[in-house]
Amino acid sequence: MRTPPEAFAARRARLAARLGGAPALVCAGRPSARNFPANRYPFRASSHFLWLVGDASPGAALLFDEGRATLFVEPAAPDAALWHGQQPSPEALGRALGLEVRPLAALDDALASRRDLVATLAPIDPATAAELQLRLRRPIATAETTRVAGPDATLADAMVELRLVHDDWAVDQLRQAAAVTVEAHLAGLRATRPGATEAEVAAAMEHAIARHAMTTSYASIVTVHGEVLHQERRDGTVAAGDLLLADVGAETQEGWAGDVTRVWPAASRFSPTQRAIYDVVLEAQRAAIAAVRPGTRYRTVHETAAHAIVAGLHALGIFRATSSVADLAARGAHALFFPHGIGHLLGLDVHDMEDLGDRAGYAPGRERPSRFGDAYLRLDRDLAPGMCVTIEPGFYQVPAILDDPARVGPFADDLDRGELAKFADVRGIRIEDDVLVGAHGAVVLTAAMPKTPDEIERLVAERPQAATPLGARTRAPGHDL
Ligand SMILES: [Mn+2]
Repeated sequence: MRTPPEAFAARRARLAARLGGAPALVCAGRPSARNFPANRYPFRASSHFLWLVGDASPGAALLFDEGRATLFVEPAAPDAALWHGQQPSPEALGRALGLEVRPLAALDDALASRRDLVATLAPIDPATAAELQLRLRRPIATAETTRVAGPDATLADAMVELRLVHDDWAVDQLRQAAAVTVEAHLAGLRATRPGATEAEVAAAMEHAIARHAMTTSYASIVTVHGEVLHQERRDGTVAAGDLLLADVGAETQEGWAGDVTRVWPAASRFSPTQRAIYDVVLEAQRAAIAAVRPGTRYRTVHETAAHAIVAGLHALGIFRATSSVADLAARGAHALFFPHGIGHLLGLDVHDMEDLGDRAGYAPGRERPSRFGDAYLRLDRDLAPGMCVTIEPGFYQVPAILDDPARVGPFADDLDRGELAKFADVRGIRIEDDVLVGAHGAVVLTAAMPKTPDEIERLVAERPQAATPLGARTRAPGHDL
């Protein structure tokens, strides 16, 4: 279902109430050129703008002034109807959106008397930043600069407060994103077989998303090298003993994100060592999800998972029996194998509102931990009903960590390299779900995607044996490689 105009009107009214009549300008942004000006990346408006307006044309700007919202849009170019089809008039657009719509050229006049008071949000594209700088006649930070102050900070804090807790329409969108994300993972599992390429599996997954006229919410990770945390290559071939890690999410037409990671064996079964480590990660995820409830500090959820990883590896003998789990956990031993945070906010952005730096992820007065691994924790707020987060523990054998004396040295007496070597067929495992904070605990939006080893092996066994992987070339007889 599409979010109706009245939902956006209600959101604008809530922001206007928080602004108390103070002027603020929220820009949609502009597309970026890919390799020459006329060849552009697909336009994707600012999430703040999408939250407030829904529909977005490049260059549009929403002005709040004395509690009233007005949308300023660029008039269609004379030849727009030729290249892009008939364009709605400002009046028709205004009726569809339930907003007063005026030409962008009138924005400067509307700002004139109070230009120095107008708050804005740092845009992510340089063209919009430059345009705002001219309009407001002051320096405009790009999105990397998060230490904004004054009216800009007030606006940013208001947006964070409103977008942290999802309304029913947002939850409906997140459920749609979750459902299609699950379809993509099932398609990926079915397309995987020894000899397939990572690209074939990725294509099957993205096909499942594209057929809903949706996009991916971030660059898909589909790899047999799960230990490369953000592996962007997909030119590898899947071998029989490999685990395939897929971190792929759908983005709805309105811009809401899904974000799921699953791992499945290329051949029919997990090896005993792969299953043992998989179970450790799964138990860490189960414990972390069980910790999600209103009032829980997210850092505690992270620490719950970190403790479970240490305990699981200790039970497998990777950490020596002579070391204590409590002591290892206190010293941060998890980061040798689980060097990232347990998750992040999820919403219109896959890392929701990260354009505002840590302003959204970290409650006032809280700072990122300084210790290696924990420093990558993107969220430390007290959970509240309506928040949506990911829960994504992992286990990775990263050479950059395990070969680094500075990282491993403090645990030299705890780590049993001989035992670890037995798990050489496990390079990287991550299990990630999208979790809504409900009144009484976690609601896993992506629960339809199986994750126990038995369920996954059953799905692998059911996959079509003879089918050609999507997009694979059919080779002529006699020309087999
Ligand atoms: Mn994630």
